[in-house]
Amino acid sequence: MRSVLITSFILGTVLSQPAPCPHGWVNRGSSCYAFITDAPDGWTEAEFHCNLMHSRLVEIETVVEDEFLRLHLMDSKATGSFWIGLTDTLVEGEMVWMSTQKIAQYTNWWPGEPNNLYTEDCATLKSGYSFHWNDESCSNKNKFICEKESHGNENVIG
Ligand SMILES: [Ca+2]
Ligand SMILES: [Ca+2]
Repeated sequence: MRSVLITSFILGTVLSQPAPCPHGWVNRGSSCYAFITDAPDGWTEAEFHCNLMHSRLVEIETVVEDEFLRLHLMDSKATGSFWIGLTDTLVEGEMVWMSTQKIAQYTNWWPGEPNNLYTEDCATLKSGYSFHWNDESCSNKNKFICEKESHGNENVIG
């Protein structure tokens, strides 16, 4: 009887914890990610779309985060390109993360990229490149990945 009560108490405590991420978002560490595939849009519009969901285009600071996203895209058999929050619109050749305007330290460009081939100032994870990074024309209509802090980590940028 006592063990049943204790089990109920523990279960009740676990169940009452809010989920780390909203429905439809994927959790990793202190971040939640949404893979938006049903509304391809330009880079600026994609960033705005993320902002409406209290998030931003994903910013990839570590190899672990990069691998997580790439594996998720592979596992879900994703196709096309996905915008990330990286751009060299202001200074050609200086790829900065949107939220900090800091030059990306960790990068994972496909060999030969970024090549600015057609005035390409916005970065994607591209399926044809096994979701390594590419620069593309910002007006391309692409899928995108939004990121926000998970519940309980609202003040942590992960
Ligand atoms: Ca460029
Ligand atoms: Ca390119």
